[in-house]
Amino acid sequence: MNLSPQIIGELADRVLHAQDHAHTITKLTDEHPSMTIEDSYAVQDELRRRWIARGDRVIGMKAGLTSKAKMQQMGVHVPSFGILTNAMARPENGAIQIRELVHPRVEAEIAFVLKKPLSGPGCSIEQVLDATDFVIPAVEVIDSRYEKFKFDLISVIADNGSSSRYVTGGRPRDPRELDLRTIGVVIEKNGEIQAVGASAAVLNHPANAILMLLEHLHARGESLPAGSFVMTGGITEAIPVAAGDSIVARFQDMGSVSFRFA
Ligand code: 0L1
Ligand code: MG
Repeated sequence: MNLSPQIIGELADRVLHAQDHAHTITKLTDEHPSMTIEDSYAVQDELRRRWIARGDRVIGMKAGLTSKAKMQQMGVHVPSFGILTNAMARPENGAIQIRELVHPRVEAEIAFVLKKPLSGPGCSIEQVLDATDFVIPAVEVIDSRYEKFKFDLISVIADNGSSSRYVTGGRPRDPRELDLRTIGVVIEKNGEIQAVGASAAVLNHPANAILMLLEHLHARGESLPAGSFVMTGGITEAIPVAAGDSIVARFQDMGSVSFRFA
């Protein structure tokens, strides 16, 4: 780590204020060019401490930038990981308030809910499937706190991978009853198709995102407890949204997730 605990804490305060009050900040690396990926995950640790201190509950993790479409869209080459809390969840068929966000985009993801703990490294896809209670369709609303959604990997990790809201829906399914590599996904905005993809776009199999997450956690002395909710990353590029837009993400054999922005 290159930054002191005091600076890490100050950066967490800055990011948290931007997240809570929906305003942009300049890239953290502009002010701290020596900042490392380790420093960014230390900022995430401080965000988690602040969320827990105010009563939010950590319910799982997200893997981001796990498809070529997302990596190309954002100009980065490796996945990022972030923390999910109950405060980010929104109900299906509800309205997400656009005034609470800066410049949101939506992406369709397959989420896993674990019934057994998982720790890496060296886990296999089979072990992930064995530990999974069910998989469920999800839409993540990402909202970078960096101007014009422009950032580098170090800065975006410190912004908790642009996480802001997520909605689950459709039908929870036993992962053994599906071929999780070939789930077709269509995202519609106001009834018009915006993006089409298949789940293999996520590292050939969305469970591979969990294997990478487990390696990341292991390197930090952490693991996934039973009950964890894990989002594996957008299957297509992310779609910008505005007030009044209604979103439907259709997942083959898993149902759909619908909500709108008000
Ligand atoms: O969930 C994601 O793929 C987001 C990762 C961070 C990059 C972005 O804001 O698109
Ligand atoms: Mg995502």
